[in-house]
Amino acid sequence: MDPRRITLWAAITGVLAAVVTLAIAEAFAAFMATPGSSPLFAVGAAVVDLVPTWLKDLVISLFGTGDKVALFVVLGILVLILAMVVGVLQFRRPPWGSVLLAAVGVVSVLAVATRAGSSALWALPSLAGVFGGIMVLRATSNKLHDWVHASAPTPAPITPGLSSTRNAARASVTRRRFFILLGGTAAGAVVIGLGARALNAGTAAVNTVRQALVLPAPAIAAPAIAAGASLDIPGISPLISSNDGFYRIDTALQVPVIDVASWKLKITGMVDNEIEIGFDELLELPMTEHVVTLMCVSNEVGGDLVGNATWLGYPIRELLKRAGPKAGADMVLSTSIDGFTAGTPLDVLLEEDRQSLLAVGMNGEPLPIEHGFPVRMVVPGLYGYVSATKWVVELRVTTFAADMGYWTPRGWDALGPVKTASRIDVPSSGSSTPAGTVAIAGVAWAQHRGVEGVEVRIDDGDWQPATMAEAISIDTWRQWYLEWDATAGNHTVAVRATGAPSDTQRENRIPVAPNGSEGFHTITVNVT
Ligand SMILES: Nc1nc2c(c(=O)[nH]1)N[C@H]1C(S)=C(S)[C@@H](COP(=O)(O)O)O[C@H]1N2
Ligand SMILES: [Mo]
Repeated sequence: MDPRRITLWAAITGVLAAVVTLAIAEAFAAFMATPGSSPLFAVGAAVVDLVPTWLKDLVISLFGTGDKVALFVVLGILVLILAMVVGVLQFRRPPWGSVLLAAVGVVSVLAVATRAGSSALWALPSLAGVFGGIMVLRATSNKLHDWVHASAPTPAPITPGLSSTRNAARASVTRRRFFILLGGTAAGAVVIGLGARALNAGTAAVNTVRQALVLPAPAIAAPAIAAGASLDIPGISPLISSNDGFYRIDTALQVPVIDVASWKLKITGMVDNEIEIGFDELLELPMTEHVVTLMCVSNEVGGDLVGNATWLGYPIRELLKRAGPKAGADMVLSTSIDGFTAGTPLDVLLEEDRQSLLAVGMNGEPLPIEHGFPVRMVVPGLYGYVSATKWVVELRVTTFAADMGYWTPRGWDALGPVKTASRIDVPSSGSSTPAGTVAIAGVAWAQHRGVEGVEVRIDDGDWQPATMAEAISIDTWRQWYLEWDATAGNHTVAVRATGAPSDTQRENRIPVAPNGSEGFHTITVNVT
């Protein structure tokens, strides 16, 4: 084979590896719904930040509004050259091509880390992309070697004629294998890469809209939280969970990204008038702000699938009243744009003194995309799976006899009232602590009934009442603590809460399915 042809094909394996790297990275960024973690975007943005002003001015004066296009063309050419070098290096001096690609990955991770709002997870697309790229680089480079070897002239054959046809056949087989791998991988990477890039561009656009969105002030604001509601104990769950730290549960493989301009909520089914409402119209309605502890039925005893946030939204009851539910209806089946459904008792949603909200805000921001942007439901006192539909687009008034929410045919109860529960946050289970005064502290909840009290048991001792922080309302968790005079040795600490009225947690452990776990959160502490 002509050495120049070999070099060209080696360069092409490098280009393919680059395409695969970018495609995988885009796909990861799309699945994580974090377009900012796309290396294509992050490296481009970092270059824009790093380019000296004089060069920026020059580019703008030369290309005008086409400056971004010029940037991407220049970057594209650089990437192409780098990719070709990677391919040739890997073929001629393995593993230096892979090493160079890995180095590019490190640069990409650094670029991603400089983006606003980035988290450690954002490194994942770059790392996964480079990993996949190196795999493809090595595989194609090896196949190219096979082909080159098979086509190399062999020393004089012992049986003239026979061996040379065998050689020719071998060359054509290895050649075909190389091209199949090259072509197949290229086709797959281009399809996945372009699809994912389009999704990322869409998410980035919705992010921009979300960031620019100014939520209306609440007509009914949540009362200021009393200082006595928050305990100053290191390690205790913050009274209000941050949006970033808020647990997330959904069935969506790909977080739905909704354009507010096209979002609509329909109220349908057993109603006098079907209603349709757009996002702008919804924002004009008088909003209520309410603090609610949201919780997942799948939370194990002591688990962290529970969080407390200030929600801003419009009472669902008002929209339902406007639609006029017909006699006989007893359920509202809410549907998400991704097909998830929840069945919520109609009477619960209509209760005047329960703030069931069509929420648009979470802790003073528009809902984060992964928590249901632009609109979700929040119903105090019910587990999320029967009430907290994110990305909600339809409320169908119906009956429990006729309809079921997503989880009901999958082994979970149709009704999901939250059970009284409590958790020890500090000390953490299995930890060691010096003897002396130790704060045992945590949170307890019994949404929409309220927590009456919490008790702590050390080893086989008596239940001791914990000191309770003030309640925000019956819809939120309450912090609690107990000062413990810890003596050396291994100790077991258990907690139980009493929800109103007089509903004390039971010790008997029961699993999460079909209607929520039960049992005391119990930890062990080694006191030294
Ligand atoms: N569209 C949609 N909404 C959903 C779900 C889902 O899978 N899809 N899961 C529900 C469940 S089981 C819970 S516990 C809450 C979790 O809300 P969060 O992710 O904002 O914490 O959302 C609810 N809303
Ligand atoms: Mo859940």
